[in-house]
Amino acid sequence: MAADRPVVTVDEEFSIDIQCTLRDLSALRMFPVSLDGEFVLKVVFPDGFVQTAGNYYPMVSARLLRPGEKVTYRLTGKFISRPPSGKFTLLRGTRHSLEMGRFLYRGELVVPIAENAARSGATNAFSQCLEAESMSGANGPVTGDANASNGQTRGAENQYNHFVDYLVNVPAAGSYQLTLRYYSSAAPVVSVTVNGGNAQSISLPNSGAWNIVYADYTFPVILNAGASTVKIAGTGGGSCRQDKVCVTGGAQPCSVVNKVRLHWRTADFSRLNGAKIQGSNDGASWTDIFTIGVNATGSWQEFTFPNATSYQHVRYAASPIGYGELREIEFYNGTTKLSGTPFGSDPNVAAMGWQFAIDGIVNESWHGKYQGVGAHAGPSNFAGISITGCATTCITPAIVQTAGTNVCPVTNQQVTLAASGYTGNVSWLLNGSPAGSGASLTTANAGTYTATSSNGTCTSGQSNAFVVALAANCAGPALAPKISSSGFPEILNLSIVADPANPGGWLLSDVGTVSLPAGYEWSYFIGSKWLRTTANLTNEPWQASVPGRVVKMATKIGLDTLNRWPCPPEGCTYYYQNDAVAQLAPGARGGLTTFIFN
Ligand SMILES: [Ca+2]
Ligand SMILES: [Ca+2]
Repeated sequence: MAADRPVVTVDEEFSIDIQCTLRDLSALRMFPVSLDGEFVLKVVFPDGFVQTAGNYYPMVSARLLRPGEKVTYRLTGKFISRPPSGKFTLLRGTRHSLEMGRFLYRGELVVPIAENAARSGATNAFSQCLEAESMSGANGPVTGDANASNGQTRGAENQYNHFVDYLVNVPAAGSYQLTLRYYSSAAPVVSVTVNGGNAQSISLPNSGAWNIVYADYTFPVILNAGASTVKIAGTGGGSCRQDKVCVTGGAQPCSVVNKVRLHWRTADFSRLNGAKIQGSNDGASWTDIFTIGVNATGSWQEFTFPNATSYQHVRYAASPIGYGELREIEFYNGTTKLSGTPFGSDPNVAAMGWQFAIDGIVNESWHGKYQGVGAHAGPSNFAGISITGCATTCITPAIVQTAGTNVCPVTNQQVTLAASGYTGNVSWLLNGSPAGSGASLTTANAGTYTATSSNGTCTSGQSNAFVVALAANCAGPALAPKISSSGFPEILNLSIVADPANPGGWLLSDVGTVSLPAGYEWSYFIGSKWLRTTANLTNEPWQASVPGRVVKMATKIGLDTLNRWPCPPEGCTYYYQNDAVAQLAPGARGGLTTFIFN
């Protein structure tokens, strides 16, 4: 390899010629056919180098027929950033290498990169590199490789299912570029998650070599300010031996809003007076930027105000007596109209949703609901945008009831809840367990509801907790528990009562009177659950009115299994202990009760 200049600077294009000559080895007569004049080449680029021209490409191949025959490849490119070293490594393999991923080192060329004085002060972008082998959260072996960054990688050749948790730390929230360096001998598929959320699946190109030849792949990640865990986990395809990641770039600040234009509807002009323009960076807490102090006019009005703080989300919030009532609103930085993902509040008058305030059409307007269930005046009527290119958080939804009063599961009496003000998709929880998805939820189940919203790049905080009450005249579960069989009630005597905290559910308790023998603990088998305790079973949840059974035994403390045969005639050594389960009453080593609901 030879470069066409002795030293280069960042952004300066240069060329490297790679000359290949078939040496005369005929006298040796010892090479197998696979090492004839056919070969493939791979040049490992230093960091920051991009190819711009030339007839070289990765895995370029040729066949030289006669000793002394030559072929030359030209690699033209430039450095877009200044790496620690300008070392190009030349590797040679056979066509077989493409399948095996194994190459031979054939030389290297170091191109010195001079400091570019004009640029050095200007390039101050964030950059952080982390070695895969240095991360504590990971699985798969650490593998030595002289060519790897820091001499080591993480992962194995024959198993794709490995992960590395990279602990990154960035100065500000925003979109960053993450470059993964890896080795693979087939195209890997990895999942990337940030702090356990915002999963993205990435099909990586095959680096083409399990050893020596790495590949770099760059993709965007949305990061919060401060520490985050970026998990890169193999999920399929070829195994991916991870070498390192570099996080570069910087958060794109959001444009500062200092002007709005709005068009009010044709009536109730005084309701504009007192409306606010607000900003938020977390989608949950809002800061007043400007309060409108005049009445509406029914035509376009423009408000300019001093504001130097950038926000990811900006919104119009109605005055205490307002219901939205905008035909249109636009947010500006100076003369530049800002674009973004719109959001707004619910509920609204049918066919007059908040979307009409940000649809660009003056004749279509927004009006919050003003009568019936869910009617609301004031700043709970809002509409705004999450500013494109910089917003990294989602709007946190608020739960509002839009139909019904309370619920009764037996009669299927329902309420409808709506998520007001959110971005992306809404997920609902009832008492902390998943209860559905979508902008609204119709339910007959009482309890405490919460909601979150998320899209591909963000997950919101949790909404307010909204309690749905059981109707006062709700008869409760029509079903009653019945003991269908039992034995030795002094051992196991089951009480089944409705669970007051979980309508439709039950609580199981044992009021048996037999004492626990020393050295033993109670083993309760409740459905498929094995519960060990020194006290009688108390208020064990049984979630639905489905038949079940409880078995109770006194088992030796720490007994690992009951799944063994009884003692054979030759004895019990290493086989089963006679006293693994205690005798609790004459002829009984346990109690069994079955129950139904009808
Ligand atoms: Ca490494
Ligand atoms: Ca409109």
